[in-house]
Amino acid sequence: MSSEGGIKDKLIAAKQRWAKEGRLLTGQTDPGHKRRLPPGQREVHDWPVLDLGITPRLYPDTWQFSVGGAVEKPLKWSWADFMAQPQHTVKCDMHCVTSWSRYDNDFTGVPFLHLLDLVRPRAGARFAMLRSFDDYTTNVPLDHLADEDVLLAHAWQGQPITAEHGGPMRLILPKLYLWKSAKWLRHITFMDKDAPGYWEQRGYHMRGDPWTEERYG
Ligand SMILES: Nc1nc2c(c(=O)[nH]1)N[C@H]1C(S)=C(S)[C@@H](COP(=O)(O)O)O[C@H]1N2
Ligand SMILES: [Mo]
Repeated sequence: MSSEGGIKDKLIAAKQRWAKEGRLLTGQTDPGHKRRLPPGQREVHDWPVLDLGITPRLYPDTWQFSVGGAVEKPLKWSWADFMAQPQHTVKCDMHCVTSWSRYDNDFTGVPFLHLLDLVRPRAGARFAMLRSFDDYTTNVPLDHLADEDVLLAHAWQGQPITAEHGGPMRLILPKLYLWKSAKWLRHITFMDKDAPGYWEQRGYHMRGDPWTEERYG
């Protein structure tokens, strides 16, 4: 694996400041998802790139993905193992906490529900920590991962996801803010107790529901 670019210190500092200031909060929540656009968001037609400034370059012959922690059957997949799993395409909207939303994205990949069938989380497991090849981490409640529209995605609009957008494989979890959708996903640890990931340690919400403005924790 190699990387390019440098850590985006200024962007990271700005986002941490926004969390402290409660930037973009409207006070107008929409818990029933009555409107397609969550409060404080605006629709964009491009697809911005947001990350810490490191783009891991990953190759199919060395790529590995693994799952462990509070599960009955930990697993390790090569690229061929991953691509041999059942595939599914989901049309979804993406909502980034910096305020952009992008509608009607077709992602293809392995349904998270299928992964759950294979690893069988133990009775006490309620959260997962996602860990990526750029050392990014984010925590997600299991309830939100166990949804039909959650994918281990490798394609967008029928084409392989580019490296800058998290290819060859990233999580897609449409119902939470996009910082929960880890790019370049490497490992998932199932956990009984919640623990904060990268942005959650810097003021962002432990769950991150866009319709109830769970931007900051
Ligand atoms: N591995 C990793 N995943 C990540 C990030 C990151 O820095 N590293 N940034 C998150 C944030 S803050 C957002 S908004 C989305 C952006 O995805 P995109 O660049 O494809 O739009 O990825 C999320 N997943
Ligand atoms: Mo983000």
